[in-house]
Amino acid sequence: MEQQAVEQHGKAEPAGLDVVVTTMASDSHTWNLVFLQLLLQELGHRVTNLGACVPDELLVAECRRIRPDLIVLSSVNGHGFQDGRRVVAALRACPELARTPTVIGGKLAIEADGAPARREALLAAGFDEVFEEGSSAREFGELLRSLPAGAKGSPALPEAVAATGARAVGAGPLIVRGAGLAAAGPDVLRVGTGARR
Ligand code: B12
Repeated sequence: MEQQAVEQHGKAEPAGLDVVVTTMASDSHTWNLVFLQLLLQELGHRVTNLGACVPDELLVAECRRIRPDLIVLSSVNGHGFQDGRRVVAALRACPELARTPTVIGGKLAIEADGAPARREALLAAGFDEVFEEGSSAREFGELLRSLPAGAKGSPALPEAVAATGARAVGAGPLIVRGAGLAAAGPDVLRVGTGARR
């Protein structure tokens, strides 16, 4: 794993991001959260995983307490579109979280159709990026690497994404190119293949 370090006040500090991974109040699925936690940790980031069925108030309170570099919301039960808009409004209402990079992904609705419109609505509601399975999930790895550790919300994610030249919209599986997994090849992980029971 790539171990970058920054010198700060004479001490070496890890360069990874502080990331909150969570689902929302209605969603009891957990393996999506475990997957995201392991992926982020493998890429050198520090993860606080809030778990399943997190009430809005608790989610917001933990984000205010932790002041993460990135908030990752995941939902697969089909209610993510509704839950996500409600939760991101609550996060953005907190001055200290108003510019914290915040993304959502997973199976966000019952129907696969309508992903582009959902994406636009979620962006308008306050998300910086949307990784809906099978429709717009690409470049998560580049996006992670584009965020400066310790910035706590500045610059906003769209500016950071633009700086990488990453394509934010596109069909197909999410392809994560992890710097820490570079030895395994350029495209080392494929997630969100759209498999449903
Ligand atoms: C296991 C499972 C359960 C278990 C969960 C156990 C647990 N501890 O998690 C149990 C039995 C409890 C369960 C319950 C329910 N489930 Co369920 N469940 C599944 C199942 C079979 C697998 C989910 C799983 O663990 N996948 C493995 C993880 C690693 O993958 P994942 O969740 O797909 O996440 C991936 C991507 O979505 C992506 N991703 C996810 N989030 C994010 C975020 C970002 C930022 C990024 C980049 C990527 C990303 O990355 C992950 C890795 O590839 C799926 C069907 C399926 N094949 O997916 C249904 C499924 C998710 N369940 C479903 C439903 C409807 C339910 C229930 C509502 C059923 C019911 N009527 O009670 C309840 C949920 C109740 C609730 N309050 O949420 C539906 C959701 C419908 C939809 N979205 O269209 C599914 C798709 C089944 C189906 N085809 O209908 N479920």
